[in-house]
Amino acid sequence: MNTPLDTRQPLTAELQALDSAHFLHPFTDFKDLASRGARVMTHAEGIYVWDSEGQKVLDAMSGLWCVNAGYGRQELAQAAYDQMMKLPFYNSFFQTTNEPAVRLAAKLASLAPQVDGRSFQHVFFSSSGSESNDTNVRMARRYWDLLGQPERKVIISRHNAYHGSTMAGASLGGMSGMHAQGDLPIPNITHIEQPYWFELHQPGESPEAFGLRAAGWLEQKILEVGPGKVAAFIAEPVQGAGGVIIPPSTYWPEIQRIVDKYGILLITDEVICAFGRLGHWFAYEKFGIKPDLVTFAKAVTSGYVPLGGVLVGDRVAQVLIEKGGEFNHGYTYSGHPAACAVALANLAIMEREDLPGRVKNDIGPYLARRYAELNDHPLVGHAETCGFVAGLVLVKNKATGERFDADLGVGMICRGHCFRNGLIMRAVGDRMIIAPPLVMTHAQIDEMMDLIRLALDKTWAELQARGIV
Ligand code: PXG
Repeated sequence: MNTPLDTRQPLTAELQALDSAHFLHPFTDFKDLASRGARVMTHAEGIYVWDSEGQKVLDAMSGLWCVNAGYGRQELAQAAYDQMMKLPFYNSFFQTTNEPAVRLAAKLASLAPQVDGRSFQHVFFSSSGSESNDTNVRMARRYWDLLGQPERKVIISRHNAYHGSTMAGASLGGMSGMHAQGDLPIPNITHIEQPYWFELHQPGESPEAFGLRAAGWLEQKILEVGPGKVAAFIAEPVQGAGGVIIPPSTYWPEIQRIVDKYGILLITDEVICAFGRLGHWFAYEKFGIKPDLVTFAKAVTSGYVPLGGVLVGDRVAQVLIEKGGEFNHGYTYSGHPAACAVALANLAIMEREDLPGRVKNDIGPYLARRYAELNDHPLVGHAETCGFVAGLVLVKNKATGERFDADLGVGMICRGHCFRNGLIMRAVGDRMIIAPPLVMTHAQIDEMMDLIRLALDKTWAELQARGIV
């Protein structure tokens, strides 16, 4: 409401009022947001976004882990316009197809690297990561049905994983707050602990030893459920929404050994990790693993329009195609022509500018070097990067690694300082995380690092003033 003291721009005031009156935001305390008013984002260019009050903000989260190619790409707008004028929509249900969807499926098949002769020749399209993971559940169970093992239904996932917000996505995810609302998880989904060394290692246990122990939890769970009942294991190569949890180097090879031993399907959810984020087109290549199904979304279009899907490896595709008959599953927007056209234009930019190579050989190592400097800050327990994602844990006592009381909301305090100083950095509990656009220059990385250090200093000063540290 506009009061005499209200200094907001008229557009901000109007949109905030309408927003509170009508728009229920995702993962939001509606009443709390209405009392503050949402920040209205108006435009963006490169790595910056602007709000309706005219503040410029460095977007170190790429929107929501999506805008890998950066904002303001005319080619993407043009691709959408051209395709919308030509064929804005047609379905792909009733024995029809369209050129952008066909070309995108073929392009993704060519970008996905082969491992040990296993390739990804097929793609199933959706509009989001959540839907894609629903598709994974349907496909994995159908695969085992077709092989005459219908009792293999259980999908093993991990605590603190994020796999989306549909009933299956939220069930696969390991977020207790989500499970607590809506009677989740759905049947036949179970979870093991995450490979978070900083939180779960035993005294003196090296990351490598911990990685093996953490992978061992999968084998324990398979034996507990019964190997003949397990359909698949699903995991993010690096957990994103869970706080950028980077597994020790020993983790993934041991996971691969275990899934091979029991013959269960491996699903890598690469909604965040694919399309250059970790310095490769797909993250399974980085970790040398051989998934059967790969979830993608977000950066396939750099977030300009919604699109997601599943890369279906030969093992599953052959069974579905040869033995399956009709697969009773699909979405209105599976293979949406305009979304696929934007994805093709986006992948062309990524190829031309070699964004995966840039992350691997240039800006990734530079970020790693600069980010490691934060380890000298009194608030930082452990700062680490992987490709172009990074996380740090805020600690009360650097020497002992003692954590802050969760009720204190120290991450949100730090996030507030970031926001006020023109930086978008996310807080997940007491972890501060970033996933910047892959087009950043070294100078922009320096600018971001200055803003991060400023926010840490201000957080430290506030905690000191309150007598907390
Ligand atoms: N899998 C992974 C690994 C994700 O990160 C999804 C699936 C679901 O995608 P859709 O398109 O249905 O949202 C995601 C999404 C956060 C945050 O707080 C992360 C996501 C979504 C919303 C918030 O970091 N990731």
